[in-house]
Amino acid sequence: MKKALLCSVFVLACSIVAFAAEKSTMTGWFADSGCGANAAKSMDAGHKGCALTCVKNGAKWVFVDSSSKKALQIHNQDVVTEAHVGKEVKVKGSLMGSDEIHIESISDM
Ligand SMILES: [Cu+2]
Repeated sequence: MKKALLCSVFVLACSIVAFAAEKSTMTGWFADSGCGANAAKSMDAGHKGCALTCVKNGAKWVFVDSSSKKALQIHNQDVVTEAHVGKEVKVKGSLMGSDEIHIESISDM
C-alpha cells in the first residue's frame, strides 16, 4: 500500500515536471534531419526543395535555431507545413530537454 502510494506520487511529480517545461520563442529555419546539422545549408531559402524531398523520403523535420545554429528535434512533426519552409520563422513552444521542442505556433518574421 505504502509502496503504491509512493509510486503514484513519483509519477505525479514526473508529469508536473514535464508540464512545467519552459516556454520559449525562437527564430530559426525548418530543415530535414539529414541536413539540420549543417546550419549554413539549412538556413537558406534555396534549401526548401531539398528539405521537402528529404522529409517526403522519410527524414524528420528539425528546427535550426538562428542564434545557436543548433538543430532541435520537433516533437509534433505535423505542425510543419510547406509554407513554413525556406524562410526564417518565429516559433513558440516548450522545450523538452535540451534538444527537442514541442511547437505551439509558427509565425512569419
Ligand atoms: Cu536537405
